[in-house]
Amino acid sequence: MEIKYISTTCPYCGTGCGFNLVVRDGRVFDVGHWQRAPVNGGKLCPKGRYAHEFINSPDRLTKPLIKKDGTFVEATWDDAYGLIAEKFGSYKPAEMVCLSSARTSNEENYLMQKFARVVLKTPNIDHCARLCHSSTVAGLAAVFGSGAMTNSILDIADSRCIFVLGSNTFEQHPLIARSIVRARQNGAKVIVADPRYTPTAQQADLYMPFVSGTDVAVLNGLMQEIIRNGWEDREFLKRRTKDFEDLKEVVMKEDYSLENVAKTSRIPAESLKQAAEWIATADVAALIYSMGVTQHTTGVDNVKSTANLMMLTGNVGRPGGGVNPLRDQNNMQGACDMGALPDVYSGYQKVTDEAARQKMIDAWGVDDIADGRVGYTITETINVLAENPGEIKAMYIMGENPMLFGPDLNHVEAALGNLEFLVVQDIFMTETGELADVVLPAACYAEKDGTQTNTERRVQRWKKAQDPPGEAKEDWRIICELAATMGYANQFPYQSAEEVFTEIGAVTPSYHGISYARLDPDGLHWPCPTGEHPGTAILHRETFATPDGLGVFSPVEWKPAAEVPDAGYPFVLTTGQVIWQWYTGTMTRRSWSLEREAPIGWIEINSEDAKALGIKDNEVVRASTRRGSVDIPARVTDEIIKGVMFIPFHYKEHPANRLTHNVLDPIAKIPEFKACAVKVEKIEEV
Ligand SMILES: Nc1nc2c(c(=O)[nH]1)N[C@H]1C(S)=C(S)[C@@H](COP(=O)(O)OP(=O)(O)OC[C@H]3O[C@@H](n4cnc5c(=O)[nH]c(N)nc54)[C@H](O)[C@@H]3O)O[C@H]1N2
Ligand SMILES: Nc1nc2c(c(=O)[nH]1)N[C@H]1C(S)=C(S)[C@@H](COP(=O)(O)OP(=O)(O)OC[C@H]3O[C@@H](n4cnc5c(=O)[nH]c(N)nc54)[C@H](O)[C@@H]3O)O[C@H]1N2
Ligand code: SF4
Ligand SMILES: [Mo]
Repeated sequence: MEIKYISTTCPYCGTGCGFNLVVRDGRVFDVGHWQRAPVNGGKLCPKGRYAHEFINSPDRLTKPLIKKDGTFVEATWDDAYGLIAEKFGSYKPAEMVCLSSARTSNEENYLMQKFARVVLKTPNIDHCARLCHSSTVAGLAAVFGSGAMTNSILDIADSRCIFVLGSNTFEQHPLIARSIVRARQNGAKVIVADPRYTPTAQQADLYMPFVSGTDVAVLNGLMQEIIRNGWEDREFLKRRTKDFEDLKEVVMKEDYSLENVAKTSRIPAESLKQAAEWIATADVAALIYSMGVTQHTTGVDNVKSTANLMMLTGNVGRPGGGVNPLRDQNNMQGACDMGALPDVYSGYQKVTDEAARQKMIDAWGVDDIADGRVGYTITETINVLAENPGEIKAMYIMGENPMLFGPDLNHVEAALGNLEFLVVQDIFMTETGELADVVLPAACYAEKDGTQTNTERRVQRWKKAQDPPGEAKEDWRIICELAATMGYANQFPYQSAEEVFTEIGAVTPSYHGISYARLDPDGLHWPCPTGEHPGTAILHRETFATPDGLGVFSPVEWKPAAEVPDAGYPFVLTTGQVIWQWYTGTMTRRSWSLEREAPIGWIEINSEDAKALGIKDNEVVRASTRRGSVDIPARVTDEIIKGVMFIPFHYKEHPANRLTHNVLDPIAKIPEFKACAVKVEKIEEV
């Protein structure tokens, strides 16, 4: 019996922890601690610890499936490729949409966008970062000129004050929370603002519960208090920023006095005052945010406000400071870096820039690629499918499950039902796969080589530990074989993931200096422009990435959520996730150690609200919005602010997204997952 330890990177969240896959006789059977791992030093959260459990699940897809008369029939790869090539070949470019995947490697995302642009010649390529951090990319780019986390994970430990806004770090990014714990042990003050008293809030020196959807009011209020007290960093403002007067004009309005903000947000004025003082007067302060900030119709505004606050206090470009959006899925940063987005090629080179387009045409060795138009986002695609049937006819979805993740699932279901042809490539059969015409079986992270880029822009390796089950293949190989079937063998000639990475380095300025040889054992932070460059852990040290190098204050006024409570729907519903489960549950619900901890969904209801409604703990209640209803057990608790309710969205038995609202931020097109109006009723016994 031979036991091998293969060091690789966790397939769940964007923290990018390393661990060893333990392999016996060619099969993975455990996860072992890898002490040398750069981000986590061997420590793991439960998802990483049990990341082997779903790999050899009997439910893995092992053969291509083609739907015939409504039922799936096993097929050969050649038949599946033949059918897809014939169908894709029959549509116009604008009639097709590709969805890439933050669960797959950089190489696979790069190839998916290349496939869309070179083979299908469609500009319609996107992935689930749209639902997650598209507002970060747009908001931070407006202020700093670049849309990524400014500092590194380990660096957070050096902060003297940490403001956590709309991030449940201890459950969603547990090994980043470790840096918060370290900072606090060193005397840093921790402030948490969140409608729920989460495990993260429980660690705070100052916890500020508040009403979902009032973030801009809170941030403007903090800035007003700072300016009133003269706590702004004048030297930084003068040397590194512009348009401070514009900011002042907005945040100094009476609407944002502590008293008025306290009314809007329900945070007591004394708490706001204390928070403003700690943030502004600490030697160095860091702001951490996540979905509580981004998933709103005002997502871009929220993000700009966080950046305004940290520039005002001179906390950008310094160790222990910065604006730190915590990236989500293991490779969401990488999927964006690789250009799996409708407006940019890899390295954020704009499709509308003719020189960039010509560069890609030359690099890819073709006469033409998708035109220089910005394609549809995933949220726009769903709306176009529903509202203008026939405009989009076919979709190719790799590693995404819109039938659970999309806002207002009745709408999503109707939209996908209007497709003529759908291909889904996944490791398991999913709710979206059930709707497909062809399902392709993919290899999972443990079965392939590749790279992924974590939230702090660190590029790290995946290493193959076992063969895929049955006839499943690596996503990169499937894309290459399909491209070859469609006549593009010369553009997709790769024999290994490393060969793809070499091309990525050649066409992507921020990845120019990165190669597989340089990635062991610590990875490298982009931008890394040359083969000798050590990588860049902290951004904006001397100048911002804007054309003149100055940070641009971008003041915003507070606007309420698109749907606010009224007599019919009197509560705010917010949604999110829990430590034991991962998103649409395809992997964690097949992981017995995780599933047994949180096997069913629930709705959190404040105990005063529950009393008024006559609802008891554990009772199954009916939650309804203008979109739909879900019957779900109540969790009566004081750990959520009165007037707000919360549902974790992992459970297909109680799909939160039957309730959520399909309204989008006008710039980033992110849906408002974090606030809509809901009513909750007792279910009368029949
Ligand atoms: N265990 C586990 N970990 C995960 C994931 C998972 O599915 N499971 N998913 C990963 C991914 S893809 C992502 S995007 C991240 C998500 O990570 P987080 O963003 O940290 O998680 P969420 O639960 O979506 O929301 C964060 C917090 O926002 C609060 N909130 C709700 N409404 C508002 C509001 O209006 N304003 C503010 N400021 N806060 C509000 C919620 O109460 C919640 O505590 O986690 C990653 N990590
Ligand atoms: N109500 C509500 N809805 C939300 C959110 C919320 O907070 N509230 N959050 C949103 C956010 S932040 C996100 S990121 C999305 C997440 O939504 P999704 O990206 O759809 O979530 P996952 O469950 O991670 O689905 C990814 C799919 O990839 C498959 N997969 C895993 N590894 C591989 C691989 O190597 N190859 C292939 N081909 N497939 C693979 C999995 O089996 C799974 O079916 O949900 C969004 N939806
Ligand atoms: S914190 Fe994230 S990357 Fe680290 S072990 Fe947990 S899920 Fe994996
Ligand atoms: Mo996400």
